[in-house]
Amino acid sequence: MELSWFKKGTIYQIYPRSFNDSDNDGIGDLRGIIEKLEYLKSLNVDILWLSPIFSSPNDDNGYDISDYCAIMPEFGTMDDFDELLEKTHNLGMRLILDLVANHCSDEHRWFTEAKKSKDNPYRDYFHWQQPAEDGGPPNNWMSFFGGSAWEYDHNSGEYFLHLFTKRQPDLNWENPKVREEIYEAMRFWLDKGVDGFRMDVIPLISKREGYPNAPDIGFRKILEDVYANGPRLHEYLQEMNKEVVSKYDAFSLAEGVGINHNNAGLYIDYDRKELDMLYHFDILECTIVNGKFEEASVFDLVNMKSIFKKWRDAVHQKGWLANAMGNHDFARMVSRFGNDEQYWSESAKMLLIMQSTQNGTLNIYQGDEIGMTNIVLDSIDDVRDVQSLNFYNENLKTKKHSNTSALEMINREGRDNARTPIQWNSEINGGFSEKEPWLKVNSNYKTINVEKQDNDPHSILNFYRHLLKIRKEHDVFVFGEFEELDFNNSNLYAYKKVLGEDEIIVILNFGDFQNDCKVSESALKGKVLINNYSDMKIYEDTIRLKPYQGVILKV
Ligand code: TEU
Repeated sequence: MELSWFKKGTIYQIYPRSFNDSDNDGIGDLRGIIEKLEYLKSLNVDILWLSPIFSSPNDDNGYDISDYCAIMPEFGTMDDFDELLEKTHNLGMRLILDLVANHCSDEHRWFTEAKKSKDNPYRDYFHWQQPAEDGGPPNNWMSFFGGSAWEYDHNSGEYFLHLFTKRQPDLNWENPKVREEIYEAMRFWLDKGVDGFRMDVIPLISKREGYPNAPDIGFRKILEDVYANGPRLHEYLQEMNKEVVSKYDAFSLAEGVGINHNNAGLYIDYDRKELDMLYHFDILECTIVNGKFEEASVFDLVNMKSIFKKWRDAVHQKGWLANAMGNHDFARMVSRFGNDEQYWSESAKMLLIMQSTQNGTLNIYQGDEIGMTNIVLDSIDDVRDVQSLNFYNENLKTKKHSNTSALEMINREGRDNARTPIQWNSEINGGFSEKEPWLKVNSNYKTINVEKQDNDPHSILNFYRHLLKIRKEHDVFVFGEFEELDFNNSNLYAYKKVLGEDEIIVILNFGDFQNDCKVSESALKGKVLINNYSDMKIYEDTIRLKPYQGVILKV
């Protein structure tokens, strides 16, 4: 168990809509992924995670599923999927799917049936409640995407619960039939040979009895205490593991929304047999001060180190984490944590050095391997993300910010930043599609693209390939005991990892200026395993790092 394939493996997340468009309709598809499998293999990644590919009206780009066992026609056919799975396996990689089980689409048959009448057999697949005395929603719960989490159904005079958009009704996991439906869908894919699931918002599936009002304790706390971590959650997760996942050579990766380092063990401690790993939001949200679209972001290196540390201390040896610095829900990694202008290449590489030497399974998001950056959308008409659009429309009513500032916030933190089409080459639409894509291609595609970097030995792309290869050869990157060096330094992140006889020292300069780091004699004599610059200056017992320089020394 300790050396399970999913621990050492690197996960690469594909957002299919934006990955590669094989039939030139402006939308990425499964055949587009098949065309790029050799490319993916060349990155030295091991596990492909596909964001949802199931039938969906795309109110939230596939995170609203209308049939759990069918492929979204825009993405292709079941034959395409079977071919993709087979070819992925033939190349020695694994494939996991995105299971969205907290809610489905309002176009799912379960919901269209449930809406027909109060005594419909599917009624109890969802959460229905009588209006409050004033006719308003039954409680004060808010949707993650703004507004009340309850929608009124005129036909029955009741409200139904939707923690996301009103087209994503929450499933009622109290109902054993719902659980069995989900398990059946999971078996369907596992029997085909998929290697596991990323589990969307899985901490939200058990709702609090009687739907009590949320106290006024701030969104983060409400999330933890009211929406997530519900009373029967762990019973469900154990059941899901016992009935389904444990019966296959497959793993589960939880989206750890609403999980903190204190309760994480309940989800991932080995002896609890619930989930195999989770990624939490503390790092992903560490530059976001007060929730998305609120205050300007602030990056504080010591704070980030403490987050890594507190999670390590809480989980180490007991359970397993996945570590992600970005995904389809956040702005681009290099734009948030690095410097996407003068030190674009250096900082993108340095961030990978950090990420690949943290504890846990390395989780990479598509496009980060070429240092894709945030996009500036000039008009609200170009915004596609439902969360950003809801924020904008809500702001039109409240007038809290000017329209220009609202658009600026969307450009800074909105999810479209990470969803722009992959920039394959310098041809039209970055080689993603011949037709205008569903979301604009970043205008920097002529300078940032795969083809260009493929041919450049010093590119971010070739650095990723090299580092991921080296990582496979050194277990200490993944399993080493972590020791902080100079913890309070607010520009340098330096640490040691030790596994048996193997030891590495990692030194990262987060400043856009040079920085000195004193190191031990043995480290100085060590071999430079990884360096994102072509040289490394040493003065006596000190390494002088250039802006965003990162090195790994093998002692
Ligand atoms: O995300 C859940 C989630 O918590 C996000 O809404 C997150 O809070 C937000 O994007 C960050 O500001 C998952 C999926 O990853 C996301 O794409 C879906 O929209 C959401 O669930 C609903 O399925």
